[in-house]
Amino acid sequence: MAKSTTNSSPMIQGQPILNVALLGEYGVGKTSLIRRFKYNIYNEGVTQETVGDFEDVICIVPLRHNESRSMRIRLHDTAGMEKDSSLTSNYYRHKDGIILTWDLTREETYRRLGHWEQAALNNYRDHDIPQFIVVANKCENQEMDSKVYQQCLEYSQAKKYSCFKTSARDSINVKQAFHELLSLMGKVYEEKNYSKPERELSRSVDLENSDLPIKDPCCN
Ligand SMILES: Nc1nc2c(ncn2[C@@H]2O[C@H](COP(=O)(O)OP(=O)(O)O)[C@@H](O)[C@H]2O)c(=O)[nH]1
Ligand SMILES: [Mg+2]
Repeated sequence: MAKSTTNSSPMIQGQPILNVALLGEYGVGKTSLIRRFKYNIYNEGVTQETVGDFEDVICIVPLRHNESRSMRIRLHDTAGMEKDSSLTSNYYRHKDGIILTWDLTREETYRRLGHWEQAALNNYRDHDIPQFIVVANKCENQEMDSKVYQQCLEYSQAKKYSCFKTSARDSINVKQAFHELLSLMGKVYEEKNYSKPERELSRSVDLENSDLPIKDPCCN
């Protein structure tokens, strides 16, 4: 569901930056999904993060006409602040994409998804709403409840959000979920920047010959 705005995207060293926030109950696997995507690693147990933490990943983002562009994707993590509802509006604001995350083995985490969606939406006007996707994590677990997942699919369809069953532990569908979000954000990026002078747009990276500072295997 692409939504356009008239503002252009912020840049770092000439490279566009897109901000993504993960939202959902404590323990659903947000930090694990980020680590799987960025480093292709998984650690059992809750990992401590610092407030204001983010991870940058340089990704090739698909655009129109089979074009693509290298962009810095900044993944914002809650640092456990969702546990005592102490996330500030700063965490929600100025995001291009939001991953609504729940744990397939804990129904109550699905029931809280609407709360997280609304908490994010409260920070946006109609024309600048970020792209949302839904991620149902821990899908390798046999105890998952498929009835609740069915409800999640219906909720996602009604909202026109893409929905993915993932496992950060077993590396199932994590790349696919992130790539779908990149693709949605790429479309909006183009809409925002379409009216820019040709010269500026043509600074897009020559993928064959690019010399990127960070190269993530997930994104190639
Ligand atoms: N079985 C299983 N456990 C997971 C998965 N992803 C994360 N976990 C575990 O769930 C717990 C919470 O993960 P964490 O990433 O810290 O959740 P967060 O609070 O949402 O950031 C930890 O014990 C993780 O090892 C998964 O895909 N499958
Ligand atoms: Mg965490």
